[in-house]
Amino acid sequence: GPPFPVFTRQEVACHHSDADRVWVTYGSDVFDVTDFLELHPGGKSKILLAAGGALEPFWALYAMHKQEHVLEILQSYKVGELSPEEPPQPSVGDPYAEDPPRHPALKINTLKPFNAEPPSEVIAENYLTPSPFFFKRNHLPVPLVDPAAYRLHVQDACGRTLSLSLRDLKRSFRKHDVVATVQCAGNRRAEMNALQSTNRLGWGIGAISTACWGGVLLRDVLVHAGYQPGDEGHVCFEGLDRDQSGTVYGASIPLKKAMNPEGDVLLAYEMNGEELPRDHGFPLRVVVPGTVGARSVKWLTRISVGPEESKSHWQRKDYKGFSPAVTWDTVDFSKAPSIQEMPVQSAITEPSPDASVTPGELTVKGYAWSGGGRNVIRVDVSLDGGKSWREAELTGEEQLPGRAWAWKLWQLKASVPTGTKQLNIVCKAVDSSYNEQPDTVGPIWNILGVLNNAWHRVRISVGE
Ligand code: HEM
Ligand code: MTE
Ligand code: MO
Repeated sequence: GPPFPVFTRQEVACHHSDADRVWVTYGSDVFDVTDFLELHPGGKSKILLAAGGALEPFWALYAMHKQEHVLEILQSYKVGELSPEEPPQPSVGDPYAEDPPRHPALKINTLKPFNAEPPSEVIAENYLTPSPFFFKRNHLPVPLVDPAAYRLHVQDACGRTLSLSLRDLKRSFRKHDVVATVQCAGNRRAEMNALQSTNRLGWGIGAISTACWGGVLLRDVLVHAGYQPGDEGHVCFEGLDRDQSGTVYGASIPLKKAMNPEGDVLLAYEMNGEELPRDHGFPLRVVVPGTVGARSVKWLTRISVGPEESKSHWQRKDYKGFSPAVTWDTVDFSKAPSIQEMPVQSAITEPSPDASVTPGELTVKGYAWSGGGRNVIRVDVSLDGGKSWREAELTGEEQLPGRAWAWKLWQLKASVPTGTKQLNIVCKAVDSSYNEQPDTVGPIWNILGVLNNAWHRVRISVGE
C-alpha cells in the first residue's frame, strides 16, 4: 500500500480524548485506537492514560501486551509513523526488577506480570502442591514488603480504621489451618481460545493448586472490628500491588461468606507450614475457600465492609460469566454477577497429550474439585471418547460436609489392548449436589474465557 503519513509527537499529542480521536505511539508507529476503547479487556480508562503519547511506559508495567496477539490488534489501528527527526522514547526502568526468583519447571504464560502453571504431570503428584509449583497469577509486579513495618488496615463498624501489625494478628487471634484449593477463573482458557480466541491469557489445566494455609479467621478479625453475624454487605479487600495511576488490585466477597462460622475464610500468613512466599502474597493474603481465586487477595493491605461490591476492575469488569452470544460490542458488565463459588471441575494430568503410550498397563491420573465446599463424589473416565466409562479411584483427605475446600486426586488403571491406534481419554466429575460438567466447550464459551469446566479430553496415539 501507499506509505503512511508522518506525524510529530506534538501532532499525536493533540489526539488525547474521544472527541479528538485517541492516538498512541509504539516504537515509531502511530495508532488511532478510538474504536478499540470500548473493546479493551483492561478498560477504556486505562488506554486514556496513554492517549496522545507513548504506550511504552505503561506496557513496561502491563508487559503482557508485548505478545503477538496483542501487537496484531494494535497493528490493525495503524494510521501513521513518527517523523524520523523525533527522538526515541527514553527507556523505562523495569517495574518487575524486584520480582522473586521462580522454579524453572513452571510453564510461563506471561513473564511480566508473572503468570505460570506447573507442568501437567506434576499437578497430581502431590495432594498439597509444593509452593514452588503452585500456580502463580499476578496482575502487577510483586510488591516488596517489610514485615516489621507492615500494617493491615481494617475499617471497623464505627468507621474508624484499625491498624494491625503481623504480631498483633498472631497474638490476638487463634491460628487456624485450612487445606484449600485455589483455582483461577481462567483455568483451561486455552481450550476456549482454541475454539475461538478470547484475546486473553491462555491457561492450560494448571491454574489450580492446593495448599495448607495457616492464619487467622477473617471472621474473628471482623468480629473484633465490631461486625455482627447477621450484617448484610460485602467485604472489600485491597492489595499492595498498584500501577502508575494508583490502581490497586482489589476484590470483594459477600459478608455472609466471611461471617459464616463454616466459611473458613482465612487471612493467611503461612503456606504449607512455611512463611507465605512473596509470589503468593507475603506477608498476608486472603484465602476464600470454595471461591474463585480472584477474591483471594494477596499482599493484603486493607479490609472494608460496605453495601456494595469492590469497585475494582477485577470485581466489576472481569471475572464474570456471559452467554456465548455476548460480544465485546454488546457486553453489559452490570448484567452478570461477579463469579464467587465455582462449578465442578476435573482434568487429566497424565498421560499428557505428547506422552508415548504403548499397549499394556496404563495409569490415567488427574484432579477434580468443586466450589462452594461441595465434595467431589465421583470421577468417570473414558478411553474411547465417551462411549464407555469407568469409575476412577479417588484419593484425598477426609473433609467436613459442605466444607470440602480441597480437591480430590484420582487415578484409573487400564489396559491398552495391542492393536490400539488411538486413545481418546475423557474425564468428568460429579459433586455432592450431583452437578456434572458440560461435555464440550462450545456452549459455555464466553468473551472473557472464564469458567471452562467442559469434559477434559486428551487424545494420544499409541505406539507399538
Ligand atoms: C489487557 C490490548 C493499552 C492496561 C489487554 C488485553 C489486550 C489489550 C488484548 C488482554 C490481554 C490478555 O489478557 O492476554 C491493548 C491495546 C492497547 C492497550 C491494543 C493499545 C492502546 C493499554 C494501556 C494500559 C492497559 C495503555 C494501561 C495503562 C491493560 C490492563 C489489562 C489489559 C490493566 C487487563 C490485564 C489483566 O487482566 O490483568 N489489553 N491494551 N492497556 N490492558 Fe491493554
Ligand atoms: N491479589 C493481588 N493483590 N493481586 C493479584 O494480581 N491475583 C488474583 C488472586 N489475588 C491477584 C491477587 C487471582 S486472579 C488469582 S487466580 C489468585 O490470586 C492466584 O493466587 P496464587 O498466585 O497464589 O496462585
Ligand atoms: Mo485468577
